[in-house]
Amino acid sequence: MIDTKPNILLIYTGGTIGMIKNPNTGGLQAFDFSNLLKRIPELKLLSCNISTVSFEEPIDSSNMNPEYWVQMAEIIESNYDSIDGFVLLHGSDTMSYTASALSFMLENLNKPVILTGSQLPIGDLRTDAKENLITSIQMASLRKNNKPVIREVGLYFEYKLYRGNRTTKINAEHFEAFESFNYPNLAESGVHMKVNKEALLKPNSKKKLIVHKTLDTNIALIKLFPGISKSVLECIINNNSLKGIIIETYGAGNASTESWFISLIKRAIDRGVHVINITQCSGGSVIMGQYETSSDLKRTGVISGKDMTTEAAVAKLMYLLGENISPNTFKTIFETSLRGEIT
Ligand code: ASN
Repeated sequence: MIDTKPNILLIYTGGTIGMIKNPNTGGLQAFDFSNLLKRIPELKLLSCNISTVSFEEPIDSSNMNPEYWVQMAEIIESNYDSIDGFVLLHGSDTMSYTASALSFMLENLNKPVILTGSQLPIGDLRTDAKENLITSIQMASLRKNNKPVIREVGLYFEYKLYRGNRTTKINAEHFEAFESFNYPNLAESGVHMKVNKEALLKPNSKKKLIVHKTLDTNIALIKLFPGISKSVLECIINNNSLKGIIIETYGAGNASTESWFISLIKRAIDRGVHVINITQCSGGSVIMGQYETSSDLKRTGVISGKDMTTEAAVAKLMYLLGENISPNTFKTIFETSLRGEIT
């Protein structure tokens, strides 16, 4: 008999989901994968074939970096033909950054890549890990007409599947730790699993997967606040290795109109640094020119991050800098939605 069950690859990178308390320090630390699997015998009941791979040393996701992103992308690349869906177990702290990065790195992705984790370790009586893991696997297994339903990088947490590059971690305490302020949920799990078909990415299934592995980290992220120091900003912005800056501005992309600030930005742009405007607000969009306080930024050639999250902007900037895009087209490409990260 032919086995028609989907093949799911579970990739364990670390995070609270698999942690246990260090008896000496009392702090939670990553534990090995076999321990994690033993705690969920229910996995055997799912109608899919699950294979697993683990980071040699699972990490707390606060130690996440682009080298690990490449490692994850390579695992997906090397298993892409034989696997129908990928579930990545990841710490929640930087999960939105990883989801965003993978969305850009995996061009023409045509299968589900779902990140999940938990707020409490799997061994904890009140753990949220089981539901998150089991439903993520079910989401990654969803098929219609012999094709996967989800064909993008998603993030599943506490009954909701989000587009990964639209998410932000909003709570360190609640089980509902993520939010997607500017884009609807892709699916919700209640008594029934409800998929929001209109919200899903519809990639061209004829195109082959291209995995981008060069990420340039010579970037800075600056959050404006009233009273931000000129000399501190000069130190950052005049740094010679800097190739891109994300400025988290106020409201719809507004910033101080003081001349020292605008000329500092202008000098950076003149020497080829890409400057991106992202709002500090959780929801809404940058609209440069709506207020006088963003008109100067627009005139100097600042790139609009529109309604992108900061996490998506960081990942997109590293990705596009790694692609050696010509300075003339960089702004246009950055302002274009590549993986559904902009409305
Ligand atoms: N510190 C943990 C991590 O990001 C938090 C978690 O997973 N809930 O790895």
